[in-house]
Amino acid sequence: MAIFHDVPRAVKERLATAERVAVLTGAGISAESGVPTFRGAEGLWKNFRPEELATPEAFEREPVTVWEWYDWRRGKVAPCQPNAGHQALVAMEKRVADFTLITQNVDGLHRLAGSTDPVELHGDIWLTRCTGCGAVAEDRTVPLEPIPPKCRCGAMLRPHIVWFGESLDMKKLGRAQQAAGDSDVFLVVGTSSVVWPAAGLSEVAAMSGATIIEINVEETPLTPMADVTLLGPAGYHLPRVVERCWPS
Ligand code: BV8
Ligand code: ZN
Repeated sequence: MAIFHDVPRAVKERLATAERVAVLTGAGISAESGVPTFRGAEGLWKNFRPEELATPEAFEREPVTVWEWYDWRRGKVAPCQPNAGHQALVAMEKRVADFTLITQNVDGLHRLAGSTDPVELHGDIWLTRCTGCGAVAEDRTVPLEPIPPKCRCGAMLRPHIVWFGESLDMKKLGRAQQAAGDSDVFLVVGTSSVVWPAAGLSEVAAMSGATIIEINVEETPLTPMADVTLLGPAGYHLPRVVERCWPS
């Protein structure tokens, strides 16, 4: 565990020469774009906690409240643009032979920034899935009208998002675990590392000898295990890491 406030030589040495790099991002990378994080003060909505609303039970019990929460978040995300942190990862992807971006975020900002084929472990806030026929469709209307939205088949739509207590898409999780296990460097950006199984990816990477580099504004349960923790905003550190490793 080593905490820094600026890019140390070790990061340049390990990252600039790495063949295989995997990156895991969380809500923190989108914070500077104005997207509320889960466990920050903004994470609250009408005094509900995400863990109370992002569950199949809550949706079963009160689909309108759950949809109102997602409608509020979609409204928050709609005007947000990728920030320097998202863009730095697009630049890094171009410079690394084998690069995999894994995200817990559902805001779509990595794709909007130009990251090719990010592994969106927890789904996408702009996709709906029919509770009847299973059809998945993109719907960017803000605000949603009506709530709850209905499928052509008449059944109610749900967000195409992985809720607490729901299993992740095994293909996506497998791809993420493979990338973490194969990586020379595993970069963990803007996540509290408390949500599983995503939080377990760092262990997969560490067990196979990857160098773990964390970027966060505060220490997390990952910090003791990380080789380097860069304390500070992702939008500040990521462009500097890219500049340091691949000087333009
Ligand atoms: C499952 C979609 C089993 C919703 C989300 C062990 C093994 C397996 C499961 C569990 C387990 N232990 C507990 C569980 C249950 C649960 C879980 O992990 N609970 C937690 C709360 C303890 N896991 C699950 O239920 C998972 N399902 O495993 O099911 C199963 C298996 C088979 C069959 C059936 C069932 C499903 C988890 C997915 C839940 N869905 N999202 C939605 O988005 O609406 S998770 C949700 O939390 C978001 O996706 C979010 O991305 C994610 C993680 O949060 P973070 O991204 O880390 O965000 P957070 O706000 O917490 O932190 C922000 C960080 O950024 C902070 O550290 C902050 O300091 C930092 N930061 C802030 N600003 C900046 C910054 N950093 C840098 N720069 C900045 N500017
Ligand atoms: Zn349908």
